[in-house]
Amino acid sequence: MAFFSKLKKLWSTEESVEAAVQEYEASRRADSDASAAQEPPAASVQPSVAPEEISTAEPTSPETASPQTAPVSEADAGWRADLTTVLRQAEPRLSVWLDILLEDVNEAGPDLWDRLLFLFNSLQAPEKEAKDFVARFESWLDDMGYEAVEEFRSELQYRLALALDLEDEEDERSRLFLKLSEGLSKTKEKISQQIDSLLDRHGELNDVFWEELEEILIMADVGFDAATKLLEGLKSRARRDGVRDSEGFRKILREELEEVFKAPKRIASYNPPEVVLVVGVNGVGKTTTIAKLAHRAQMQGRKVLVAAGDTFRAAAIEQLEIWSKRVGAGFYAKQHGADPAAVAYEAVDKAMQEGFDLVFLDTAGRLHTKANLMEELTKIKRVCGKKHEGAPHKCVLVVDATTGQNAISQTKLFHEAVGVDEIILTKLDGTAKGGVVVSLALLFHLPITYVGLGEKMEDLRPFSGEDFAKALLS
Ligand SMILES: Nc1nc2c(ncn2[C@@H]2O[C@H](COP(=O)(O)OP(=O)(O)OP(=O)(O)O)[C@@H](O)[C@H]2O)c(=O)[nH]1
Ligand SMILES: [Mg+2]
Repeated sequence: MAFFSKLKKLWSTEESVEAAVQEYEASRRADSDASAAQEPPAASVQPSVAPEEISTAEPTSPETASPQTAPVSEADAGWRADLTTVLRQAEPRLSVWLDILLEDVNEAGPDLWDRLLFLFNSLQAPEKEAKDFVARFESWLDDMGYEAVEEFRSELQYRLALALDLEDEEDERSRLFLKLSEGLSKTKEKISQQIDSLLDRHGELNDVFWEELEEILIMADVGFDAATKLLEGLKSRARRDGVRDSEGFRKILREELEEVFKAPKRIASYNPPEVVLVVGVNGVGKTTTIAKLAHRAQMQGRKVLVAAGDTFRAAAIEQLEIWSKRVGAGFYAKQHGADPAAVAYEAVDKAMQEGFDLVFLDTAGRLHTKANLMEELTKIKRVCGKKHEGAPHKCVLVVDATTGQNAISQTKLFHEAVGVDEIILTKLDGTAKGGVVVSLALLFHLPITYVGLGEKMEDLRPFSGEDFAKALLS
C-alpha cells in the first residue's frame, strides 16, 4: 500500500494537509454530482460485510451521511474543517491523530466510520481500500461484540499502523516496547535483578563473578549450553573493550545480547503464492498464530488463504475456520481424518487458481507417535513442492516460551526432521522463562521473527532483538 506512505508526507507539511482536505471536499462534491455507481466488492478480500452495505446502512442525515454518498452539509463541513485544523496542529503521531479523530466518538457506528473514511480520504487512499478497511473493522467488532471505543481502540490503532505502514514508527514501537517490558517482567526478576545484585556484590569481573553469572543464566532458562556460549562472548568482549568492573558490564551485556539476535536474513524469491508451513508440538499456539499472521497480512493488503492441515483432531478444522472468518481470510479444508498432504496440495492449487498471495498451512501438533508426525510433515513438504515450485517457501516453527528448555529439544527435533527457517515464540507474556529466547538464538542461529505477547490479534508482533535486550535489562 504505497499510497499510505503519503501519510508521512502529509504529517510533515501543513499545506499538504490542507490541500488533501480541499481535494477531498472537491471529490465529495464530484461524487454527489455524479450518478452513484456502486463499486464491485473488493477482489482481494472477502469482508463479511460487503463495502456497499456500509454506505447503504448509514443514515442519510447530513451529520452522519457517508462521505461517499452524500453532499457536504454545513454541519459536515464544520466538523471536517475543525478536525483538519486540529490535525494540522497536532504532533505527527498515529496515537495523537487517533485521539483527535475519536474525540466525541464513544462507540462504533456511523460517526466512527465517517471519521475513518475522512482520514483515509484526506490521505488520498483509494476509496475501495478505505471502505474495505472500515467494512472489515465493522465486521470484526460485530464478531467480538465490541461497542465502546475503549474496548477496541488499541486494535484500531494496530490495524491503522499496519494499513498505513506505520508499525515501525516510534509511536507504535514504544507501545510495543511497553508491552514487551510488561511481558518480560517475571523474566527480568530472574535475570536483571539477580545480575544487579551480583554487580552490587562484586566490584570487579573476577572468576567468582563469572561463575555466579553462569548460575543465574542457567536458572533463568538460558540453559547450560547457551549460558556457556554467552559467557565466552562476554568474556572476550570484556577483554577486547578493556572492561574490568561492573560499571562497564551492563553495556557489554546489552551489546552481546543484541549481537546474539542478529540472525542472518533470508532473502527468498518465489512466484506467488508464498506458501508457509507452520509446525510445532500441540498447544504451542500454531493455529492462533496463523490467525494473527493472516490478520497482519490481510491488513497489509495481501490476499490470504489458510488451510486446515491438522486433520487429526476434528475440532482443529472448525477452530481454523472460525479464525479464518474472523480475520477475513480464505479457508480450505477436507474432512476429519483426510490426508494432510492432500489438503496442502489442494490448498496450494486453489491459491494458484484463485490468485491468493499467501497460504498458511496449519498442521497437527500430535499424532500417534513423533515419527508419524515428522513423516507427515515431510510428505506435506514434498507434495507442496510438486504443485508449486519452491513451496513451502518457509517452514515456521512455533514454540511456547512457557515450556522453557523444552523449547530447545522441540526446535532440535523439528529442525532435524523438516528444516526450520524461522521461529515464532508464543506466550512470552507473563512467563518467567523468557530466557529461552536467548538460548534459541544462540544455539540455532535461526531468525526469531515474531513473538506472542498475549491472546489478542494485536499481540503477535515482529521480534526485535534490540528491544528485547533493552526490555530485559532496563
Ligand atoms: N497468553 C498467550 N496465549 C497464547 C499465545 N499464543 C497462543 N496462545 C493460546 O494458546 C492456546 C493454544 O493455542 P492454539 O493456537 O490452539 O495451539 P496449537 O499449537 O494450534 O494447538 P494444537 O492444535 O492442539 O496443536 C490458545 O488458548 C491460545 O489463545 C500468546 O502469545 N500468549
Ligand atoms: Mg492447532
